[in-house]
Amino acid sequence: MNPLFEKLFVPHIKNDNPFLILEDGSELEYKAFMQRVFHFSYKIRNLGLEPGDRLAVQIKKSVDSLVIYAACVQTGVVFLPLNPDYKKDEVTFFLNDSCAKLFICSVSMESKLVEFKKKNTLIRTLELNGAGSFLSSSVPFLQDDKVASRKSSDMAAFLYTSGTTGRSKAVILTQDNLISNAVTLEKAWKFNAKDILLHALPVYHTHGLFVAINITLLSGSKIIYLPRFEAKKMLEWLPKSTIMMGVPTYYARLIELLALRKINIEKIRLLVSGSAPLLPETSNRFFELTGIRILERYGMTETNMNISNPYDGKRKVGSVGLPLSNIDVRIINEAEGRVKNNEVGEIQVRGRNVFSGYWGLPEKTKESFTADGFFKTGDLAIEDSDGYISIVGRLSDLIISGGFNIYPKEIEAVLNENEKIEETAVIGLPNNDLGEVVFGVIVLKENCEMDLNELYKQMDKKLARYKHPRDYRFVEELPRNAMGKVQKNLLKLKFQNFFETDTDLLRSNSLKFEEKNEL
Ligand code: MLC
Ligand code: AMP
Repeated sequence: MNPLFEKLFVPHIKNDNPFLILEDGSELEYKAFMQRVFHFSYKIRNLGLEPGDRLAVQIKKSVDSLVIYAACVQTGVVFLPLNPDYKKDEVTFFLNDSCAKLFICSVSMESKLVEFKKKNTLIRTLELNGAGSFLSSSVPFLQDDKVASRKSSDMAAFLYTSGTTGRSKAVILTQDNLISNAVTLEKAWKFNAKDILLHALPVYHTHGLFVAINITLLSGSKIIYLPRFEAKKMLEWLPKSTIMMGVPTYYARLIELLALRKINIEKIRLLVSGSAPLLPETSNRFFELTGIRILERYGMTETNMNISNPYDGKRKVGSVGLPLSNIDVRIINEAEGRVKNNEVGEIQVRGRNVFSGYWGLPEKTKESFTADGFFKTGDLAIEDSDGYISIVGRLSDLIISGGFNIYPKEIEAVLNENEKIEETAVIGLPNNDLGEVVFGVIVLKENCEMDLNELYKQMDKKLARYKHPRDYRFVEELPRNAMGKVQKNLLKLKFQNFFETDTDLLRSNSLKFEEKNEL
């Protein structure tokens, strides 16, 4: 018995329909995909991995990213995908913390892990063209179709998520967490074998991986599988698709092009947005240009998807919709308990979709749940008289930039390592393109001066690029309340217009960085 493998993969072992349509137009059949999965399972078992062991993988988005996921489910090994942008220090933490038995990565990352190699993790490399030590000297027809026996409560995947303390935590997702959510979403969004999903999301996060891929596998539909989001390319593929999923930045960028060029959208039946707030302006402008009302939904790594606007009923702009079936959602306010009618409270969630705990952190797990088993999301929301829920804020100072979560504490800790820095406050500022952009406010020690290039280099050594502040300002002191707590809300007000309309932000900043590097 292995419920996840049986639900998602077994039906495709002999399925000769296309599964993936690649950027160059070529197609990969389900059957051929499964043959490669069996080959990878053979390799994984040959390296001595057993059910319950962790396999971490940090490779560029490719067919093999999905093959490794499937092979992990087949062999009962816990799948742990990592953002390819993570730096050595970040990766080392994840490998140590998860006690990964095998790490599949690029040759370039392997070369940075010389000291780490002495530890208990096997390291194998895999490049986009299949080269590298994981598959080298392997005979492609050697396959292993044996399926490890797993219970639905067994661990299927770890996804790391950061937190208020800055320490990343592995979210343990069981087979049942993944199955139940895929079944719920397939029904809610009416996925079927005729669907063609346009997929440009990364496959190391819940959205691009479990939401998009699991529903496709369950319904036997097809995926146009692009390596990354590029608005122009999306416009070419959209007329061939029936569904697209994306973060709000995707829609904001598509609007700019759609305003200039009409495309044939006859086939499209569903556009889903999530992972960050979809601005009403974006939703309305998109509707004006296409006649399609984007369906907004709400989820989290710990809970998979919880709330969605209805497929058939009214999709309310500015709202994430109604609780999905078989998922308990409530809004709790400390003073009044459960609240409705537009009173603000924290969203709490209970159901088969909710994770089983943080790896190795029983205390943290305990404090994240209420006594009656609801997970405390930390998101603030209101519920209107029709039961529709709108997210209005967060309890933590989490920043969401282009759908990536960034916790200030982690960035501040790296900045504070600089001996010229007295203290720092990292905040998120509004931006039309990415929703929020990371910004650093710095107090220097007395008589110290700072060249920003020094900070760029310091960040670059330690943290993935998307976490870097895009700009900094030096101040004499940070505003504090009577308790001595830094008032980030005042800093946000002070700098609120800094990035507002800077749509070329990413590129201009990378240029700035390159120029500075050349100095
Ligand atoms: C890339 N960069 C970012 C960034 N993405 N910086 C800040 N925020 C981001 N989101 C950096 C790169 O490192 C690079 O730096 C520079 O910006 C340009 O890179 P790029 O690759 O050209 O960027 P681009 O392709 O434009 O990426 C933007 C994006 C991408 C929005 C298309 O970030 C993206 O696909 N985001 C999706 C994230 C996602 O899947 N989230 C789901 C989480 S699950 P430099 O300087 O080196 O050039 C979840 C639960 C749920 O939240 O409910 O779904
Ligand atoms: P992650 O930890 O990466 O899974 O991100 C989950 C967080 O993304 C949630 O706690 C919310 O803060 C945010 N989020 C997801 N979907 C939405 C949405 N539709 N609107 C607003 N915030 C969202």
